[in-house]
Amino acid sequence: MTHKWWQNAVIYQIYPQSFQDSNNDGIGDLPGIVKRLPYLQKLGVDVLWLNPIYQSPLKDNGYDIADYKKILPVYGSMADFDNLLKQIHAHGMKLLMDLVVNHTSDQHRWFQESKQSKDNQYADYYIWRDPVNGHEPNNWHAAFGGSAWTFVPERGQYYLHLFAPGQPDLNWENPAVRESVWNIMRFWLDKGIDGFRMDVINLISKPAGLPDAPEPGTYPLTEGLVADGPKLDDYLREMNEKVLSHYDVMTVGEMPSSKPEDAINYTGLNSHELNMVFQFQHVALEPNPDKRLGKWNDQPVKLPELKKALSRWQKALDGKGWNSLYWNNHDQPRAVSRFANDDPKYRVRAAKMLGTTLHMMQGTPFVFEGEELGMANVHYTHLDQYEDLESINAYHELVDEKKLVDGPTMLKYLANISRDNARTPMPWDDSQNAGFSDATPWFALNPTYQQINAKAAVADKDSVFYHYQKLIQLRHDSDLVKFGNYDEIDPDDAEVFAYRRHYQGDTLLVMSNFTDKTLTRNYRQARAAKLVLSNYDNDQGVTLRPYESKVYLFN
Ligand code: TEU
Ligand code: CA
Repeated sequence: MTHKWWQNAVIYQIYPQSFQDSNNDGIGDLPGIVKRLPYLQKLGVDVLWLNPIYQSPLKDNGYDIADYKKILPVYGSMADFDNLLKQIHAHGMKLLMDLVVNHTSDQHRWFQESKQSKDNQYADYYIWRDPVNGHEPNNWHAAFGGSAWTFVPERGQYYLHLFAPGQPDLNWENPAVRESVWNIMRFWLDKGIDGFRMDVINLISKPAGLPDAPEPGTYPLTEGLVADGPKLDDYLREMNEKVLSHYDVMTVGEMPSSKPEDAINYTGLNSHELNMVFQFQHVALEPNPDKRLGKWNDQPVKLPELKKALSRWQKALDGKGWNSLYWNNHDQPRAVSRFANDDPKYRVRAAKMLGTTLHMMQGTPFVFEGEELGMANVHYTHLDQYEDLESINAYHELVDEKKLVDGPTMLKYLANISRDNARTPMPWDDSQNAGFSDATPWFALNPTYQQINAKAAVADKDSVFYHYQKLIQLRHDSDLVKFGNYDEIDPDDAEVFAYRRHYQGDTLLVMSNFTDKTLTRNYRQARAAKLVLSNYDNDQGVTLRPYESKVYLFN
């Protein structure tokens, strides 16, 4: 496989609302990002991915776009964007934009016209259906609560929204919709951006006839029903042919519920579709046993299951497609709380251990803002502390309406898994408002900001920040890290995650203790080993101290 620039890259995800405020209105913005580019350069990342910054009523924090070619004024102007792009490039980095085209906002001009009548220019831009016996056209449940259908009296029809009612799904069957999307993509690519992260892109092709879900009331995006639909390959190939193939850019498709076989199909060399996908297997390991509760649960992840999920993707895509690697993003709780231990006694070591475990795999790693500080969950205890519509709607639907769970239990579930855990403002220092803003931030800071902040991390040579810096450097310097194949050790070991990578006669051994106990593991190697990286000072050979993680090279 010829090597591509994005196979050498580490991506840093910025949640613009919560990164850096520059004009003291309490909301992060584009000039704020410019201010922090030296910090990102020091970390060593190659590419920045921005969550949506377009015109939006922000019902779902920008994943509801009202105008794809305008910057939301609170984030800045188009001139601020152009300057940001220029500055990112001047700092030797690249920029990925979020492409959200499964749905628009209901405030988008297309939808405003579409809903007026059945015979306007945009009438077929969305998925409209007549009522069936006076009811919704099928039993699909929306991701953010309630039915996936909303009735519009002007048309006497329902429209489909897989997420919130303010996020109507586009009708990709309509060639004019596709042309409109290609046009938006070219607009940004012609400005010189370096690629796209594509929101729920495997949901754009709906199943023929929109059949009922087998289990009414459950989330509809289950395998085989809405995801990876019949025309998805056609649409992605058309996108590639008409747009992407004309630029040297990278693409990552967000694909909830896709399997490795699907991903090989989308990311394979000869498929001419996407470069990599975000798979969800390892972040969907602890669903509630009661399916009506979906992802809401507070059970810890079992290590053998986590290993199985990640190893499956490592093995399946090797030489056939390309993996993305991530623990965190704006939709997931903080990894150190979820997969390891955020007790102050262990947090720093545990965060480094997780970083090592993931970054030594094959694929393109993504770091979500604050992950490089080992940020933990916020541990909220009241519903009014939450901002995210998914969390708030789920509480009302599951506790108040359906009475499937009691309030205190649901609050535990939210504390464990809510997206808001990731969305607190970036803690830059220990001053009031953490250097994020002089004004009260739009969303409360994580109360730990006086200890866990970027300034403290940069001043401490043993910080998680410098560990991530080393991980990024190791990838840049090593073809073994980038391209080596993957060989899991002891899949059933419930305490240690260990694997080997092999490339041109060299071997890398990675071993991570996921417990707070001291363990012994002897993975015998014929040749002498060199310790490449560790999160403890002195190597004790076969002994693994709490959350210890080591990387050895054999060559
Ligand atoms: O997320 C899609 C998705 O399937 C989930 O991760 C979703 O966030 C939800 O938590 C399921 O329980 C993408 C975006 O990343 C997310 O922020 C948006 O809200 C969503 O699409 C709709 O655009
Ligand atoms: Ca601002």
